[in-house]
Amino acid sequence: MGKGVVLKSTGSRYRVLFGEGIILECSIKGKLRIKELRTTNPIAVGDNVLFEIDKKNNTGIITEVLDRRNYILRKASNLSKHSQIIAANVDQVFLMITIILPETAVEFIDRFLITAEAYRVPAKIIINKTDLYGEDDLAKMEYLESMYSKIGYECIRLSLHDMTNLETLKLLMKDKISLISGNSGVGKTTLLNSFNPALNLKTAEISYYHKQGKHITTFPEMHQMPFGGFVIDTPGIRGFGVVDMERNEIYHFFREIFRVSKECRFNNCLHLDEPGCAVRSAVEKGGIDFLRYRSYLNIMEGDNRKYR
Ligand SMILES: Nc1nc2c(ncn2[C@@H]2O[C@H](COP(=O)(O)OP(=O)(O)OP(=O)(O)O)[C@@H](O)[C@H]2O)c(=O)[nH]1
Ligand SMILES: [Mg+2]
Ligand SMILES: [Zn+2]
Repeated sequence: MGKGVVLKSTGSRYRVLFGEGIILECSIKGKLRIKELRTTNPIAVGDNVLFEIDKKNNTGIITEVLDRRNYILRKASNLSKHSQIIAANVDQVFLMITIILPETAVEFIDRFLITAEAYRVPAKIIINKTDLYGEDDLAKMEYLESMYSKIGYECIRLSLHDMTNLETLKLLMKDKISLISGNSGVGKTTLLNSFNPALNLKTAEISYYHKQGKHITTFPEMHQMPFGGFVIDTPGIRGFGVVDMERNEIYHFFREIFRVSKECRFNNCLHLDEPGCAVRSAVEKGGIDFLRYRSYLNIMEGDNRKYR
């Protein structure tokens, strides 16, 4: 019997790390049952598991998934019934965005951030590919940076082309379990390769990425970092359906909206068009950014469009 952590899960096979860097391919015990949650994957990257070794073929059999400290769930859309656990037991999540090639939509960012809020996992924003930005792109970047840092989300500028700020990121990720999410083509896997060239992970060819990514990474995978800690690379996501949120609690996860909501006339105010709504008046006065409020309205409408 051993104890390890799941580095990769591809449906029925699991790669488990244990001891001093030993990696074991595992399957799952037939009658293993996981309580809770209707998810498409019972065991996720980051799960701590108990296993037995099958001496015949040097593989492992997972017999138990230990309690999760937390997890990040996502649905493909608001309509889909099943959700997927992207990863479990993470210390922090980083959303990697780009202003161009591809352009990350503000609403996509907000859907991600409120999900992180709902699961109480600290989130930060990485703005990658700064080497490609022209004047307008830089202005847009500064706008978003100021909008999000005001709310309390640290933004880190990055260029993996110039290798600027890589050290800053290393310090933030050192000795922690970090998950990186973002649209396809923003450079998540390239970051992992920059941290550890020996990983030699597959990324899109330069000539390959146009407006959108090509979904090069297909399964989440956790990698041990030479500077200490683990980083989880994930497949690029299109839409981000928010999971398990009641309509009347969505605003709780927009930090600045929640703060202001305490001054609304009615304590069941949904900040749509109620009289005496402090949120709407803050939007009009500029205290709450209109872009954030627009994301809120779209999510409240249950808008199922895909956001890239
Ligand atoms: N100019 C420039 N290109 C970059 C930068 N970072 C990544 N790229 C390029 O962007 C492309 C996509 O990078 P990937 O690392 O494959 O993107 P990804 O986020 O892992 O994409 P998926 O696996 O499809 O989700 C590659 O051609 C990278 O070389 C950067 O800072 N500047
Ligand atoms: Mg990738
Ligand atoms: Zn209100």
